[in-house]
Amino acid sequence: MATNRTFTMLKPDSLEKGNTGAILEKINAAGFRIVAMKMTQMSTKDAETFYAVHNERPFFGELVEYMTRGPIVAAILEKDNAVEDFRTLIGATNPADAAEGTIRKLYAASMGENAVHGSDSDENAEIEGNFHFSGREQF
Ligand code: 3AN
Repeated sequence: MATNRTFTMLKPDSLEKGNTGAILEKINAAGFRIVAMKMTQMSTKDAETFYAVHNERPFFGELVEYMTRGPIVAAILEKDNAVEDFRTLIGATNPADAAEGTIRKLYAASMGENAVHGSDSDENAEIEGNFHFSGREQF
């Protein structure tokens, strides 16, 4: 059954460039309600676990290094049709292919450093949200 929640991370490059506030503003303006949020830094083990589906891919080492190099902002977002609408808001994985006005078009540098994460299914949204937040941190 579809849920109305998705999970996002503002990745280290977004925080390094000072884009946190601007990205959160886009998320708010698009009608998402923040139901959990924190600034945190992933350990190598955290990133390897979170991205386990990619562990055979050639970019896996680079991805883990990138995601652990500095703090991130993790959040759970609520809206009707949250997963799909958030993927539309962030744009394609490769910012060169991302539509005008999307978060990745505005703030991502490359496929490897693409500013934000958005869950790709309701099932993964729940797994990923629970990876970062306990039940009493989700409102
Ligand atoms: P998305 O984040 O759009 O769901 P995924 O799940 O295919 O994309 O990839 C997860 C993350 O892995 C991406 N956000 C990006 O940081 C990294 N990544 C994906 N494909 C590549 C690639 N070809 N080269 C480098 N990094 C990549």
